[in-house]
Amino acid sequence: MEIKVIKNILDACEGQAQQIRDHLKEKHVLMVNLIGSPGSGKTTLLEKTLATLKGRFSIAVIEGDVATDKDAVRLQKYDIPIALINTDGACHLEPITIRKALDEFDLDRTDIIFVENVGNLVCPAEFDIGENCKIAISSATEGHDKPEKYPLLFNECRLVVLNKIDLIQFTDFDKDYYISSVKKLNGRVPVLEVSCRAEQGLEGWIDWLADSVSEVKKS
Ligand SMILES: Nc1nc2c(ncn2[C@@H]2O[C@H](COP(=O)(O)OP(=O)(O)OP(=O)(O)O)[C@@H](O)[C@H]2O)c(=O)[nH]1
Ligand SMILES: [Mg+2]
Repeated sequence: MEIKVIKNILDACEGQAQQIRDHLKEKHVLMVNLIGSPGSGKTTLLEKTLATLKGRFSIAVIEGDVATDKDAVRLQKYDIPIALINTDGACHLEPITIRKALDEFDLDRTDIIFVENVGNLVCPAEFDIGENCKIAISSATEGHDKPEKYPLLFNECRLVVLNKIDLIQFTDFDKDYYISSVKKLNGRVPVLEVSCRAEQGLEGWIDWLADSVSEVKKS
């Protein structure tokens, strides 16, 4: 009985996610779902991205936060539309709230929507929110075993950003092991090595975004 209820919820979410995806396609908007552990650097990556891309693209952000507005406040200085979703304890975002957040934006004048999902490697990977793609944000301080331990995200994502490479020298992080684990799960996924702190490797991320926007505009 309980299993049936859970499946119904997931089915309902899938239907809503597909509606969102169709709507964004019609409007030629790229929506990327940033997923990673708490503290992996999702908001910092957004800060660096907004500083670089603001003016070049019209950007909006959906901030998923369990209880606070801290990340949304950090992004306020970029003067872009931000919708904050407080999940009140839930560990992931769902399409029903994403739909409400999208109502806050002028989609005819938006190129990219970044969704910062709740810091978690499990549930956000399971829930389709109607995004174009999921991006896995890892960091060198989390350990190189994370792809094997949390395979769904690394299996589903279109891009992996390995952040905090400036700290690798202080850890036992085995980069070759990490990359080969990712490739075993998802053979063709690119892995970008970056340091948001040292502003290293971010050009690859910016180029990837620009190419993705072009694809969405053509489709
Ligand atoms: N050394 C170093 N620190 C970083 C880097 N990127 C982010 N940080 C730091 O890591 C901490 C967490 O970064 P956030 O961007 O807040 O992480 P988050 O993934 O948004 O965290 P949640 O929203 O809580 O899930 C902050 O103190 C950042 O300054 C990096 O490349 N190198
Ligand atoms: Mg954050």
